[in-house]
Amino acid sequence: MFIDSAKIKIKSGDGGKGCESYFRRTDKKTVPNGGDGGDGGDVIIQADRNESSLQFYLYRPIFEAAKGDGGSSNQMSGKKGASLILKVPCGTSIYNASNQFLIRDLSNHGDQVIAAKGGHGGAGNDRVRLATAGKPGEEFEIFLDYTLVADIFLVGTPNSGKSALLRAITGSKVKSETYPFSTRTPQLGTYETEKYDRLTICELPALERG
Ligand SMILES: Nc1nc2c(ncn2[C@@H]2O[C@H](COP(=O)(O)OP(=O)(O)OP(=O)(O)O)[C@@H](O)[C@H]2O)c(=O)[nH]1
Ligand SMILES: [Mg+2]
Repeated sequence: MFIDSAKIKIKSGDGGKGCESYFRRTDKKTVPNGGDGGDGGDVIIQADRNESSLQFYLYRPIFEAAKGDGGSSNQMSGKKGASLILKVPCGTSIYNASNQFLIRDLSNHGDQVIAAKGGHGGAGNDRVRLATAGKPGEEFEIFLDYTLVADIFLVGTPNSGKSALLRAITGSKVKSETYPFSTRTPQLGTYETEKYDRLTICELPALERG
């Protein structure tokens, strides 16, 4: 199956709790020393030339970044939650699923967007009078839409040598087989011209009359 669209739920990490703690000095005075909570991780979406469809997003209901850890005593800050990087093929547009607004087009390898920002960690009572809770992460649905873009498409009858040609000129790992319809989903390869332009070449599944 060739999957070129997907609706998924994303959630950035909650911020960690600020710590409320006190330290009793030798002069018997009590001083606050609670550290800040760590920020929650972001959900980042990134275009990657090694991805060729949105298949990965088909069956998972939610993609979550890590929470920030809580702060602790001795002014120790909590660890920041790790960000979650979701890879999509180059040519993927990302929409907010509830209002259909475009969040970003990711065209080129490495393009990325922070789709959901992690919640800020709470403040420890070392800095504020009373420690605060972390801010929750954002949670919402997005729609991914992949438009396959190539400079050259190889279109032809079954078993006519499209995969063999793609392999020979781009080094793509596509399988060239003795039986027809061996290629079931679009396959991409990159060909570098003498002037160092990169051409994307795409083999489409075979066509037959009717
Ligand atoms: N003699 C000869 N055989 C070739 C050539 N190119 C491909 N073949 C053979 O033809 C058969 C089909 O090649 P593929 O590259 O898989 O053809 P395809 O058009 O990708 O086929 P499907 O994706 O299955 O529709 C394989 O057995 C290849 O080894 C060629 O230039 N000469
Ligand atoms: Mg083929």
